[in-house]
Amino acid sequence: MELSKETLLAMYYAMLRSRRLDERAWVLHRQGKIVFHISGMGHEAAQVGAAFALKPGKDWLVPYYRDLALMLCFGLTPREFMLSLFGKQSEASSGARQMPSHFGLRRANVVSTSAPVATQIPHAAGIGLGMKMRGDDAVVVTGIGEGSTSQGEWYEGLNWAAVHKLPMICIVQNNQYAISVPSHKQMAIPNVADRAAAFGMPGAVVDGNDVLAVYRVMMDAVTRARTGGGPTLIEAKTYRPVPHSSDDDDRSYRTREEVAEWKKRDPILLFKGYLESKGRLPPALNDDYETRVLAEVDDAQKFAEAAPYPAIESAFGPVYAAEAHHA
Ligand SMILES: Cc1ncc(C[n+]2csc(CCOP(=O)(O)OP(=O)(O)O)c2C)c(N)n1
Ligand SMILES: [Mg+2]
Repeated sequence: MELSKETLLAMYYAMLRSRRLDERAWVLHRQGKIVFHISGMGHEAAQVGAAFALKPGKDWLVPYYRDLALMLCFGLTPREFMLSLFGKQSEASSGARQMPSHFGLRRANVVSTSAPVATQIPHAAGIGLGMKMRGDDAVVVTGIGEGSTSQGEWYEGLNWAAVHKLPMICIVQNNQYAISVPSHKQMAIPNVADRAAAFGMPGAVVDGNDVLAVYRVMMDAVTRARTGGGPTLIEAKTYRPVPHSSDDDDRSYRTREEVAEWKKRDPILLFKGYLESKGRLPPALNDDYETRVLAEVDDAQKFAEAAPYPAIESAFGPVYAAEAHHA
């Protein structure tokens, strides 16, 4: 399963692209240009490692709000992401009715994200059941945070997937916190993936800051799912180096030293070091990538800033039937 140089560099670019877009979103928020951002920073290896084991266009994704890098790999464009940040009319998930990062992309088999955490898990199981009934060899992948695995829907969805041997993969992105709640206050065991045995499916813990390790674990899970072997629970251990969202202040619940320590294991830094050590990423190439990605981010921002807001009259459109419009 040797990955070509081109694939390794494509993985790196995918991670970098997500990170630079994400950083710009924070800047736009602090400039007062957008009202909300929830970040995928630190999760790029977990998501890009997963995405490269999948077939966008064929496989289905039921994401959660941190899945920016996964979404970009599934074909969300930087312009579309910016449209969602600015709440502009042609935003891809819902014409700007959803909050930013509550992803959905019909053309790419990405099912719209619901704000109550863990509701995506039964949705994914239902899609998996549909695939099995139709005899497709597609896979449905769903993302979730470790805190949200305390929700009943998580158990219901995974139990159903295991009973029916559905082609489903649940990637728990364990970033150690559910807003201010550390994972040891969320559960009495060290690994979410240890619960896989109780459902009757394989579980794997993987270093979520190591894109190639995630890719390998995902490839096993995808092969199992495509060949009728049923679901897998993957837990990618990582860290959220930024506050929970633009409305959170993480200084109230964790030390700066802890954050600094984790930043040494930043997934992009680690992968860059790996590629450099193999002679795959000369400084000039990295500079090219940074230039290219900056141009993409600038273009996306300009495009979204210039785009129109939804018409006020359209507010009721997809929510209520036409008859309900009159007051
Ligand atoms: C059912 C429900 N309860 C509470 C919330 C508020 N909420 C949004 S994100 C979040 C924390 C989730 O933490 P985790 O699952 O670890 O994901 P992370 O944000 O760390 O990636 C909470 C409590 C919600 N959206 N839905
Ligand atoms: Mg978490």
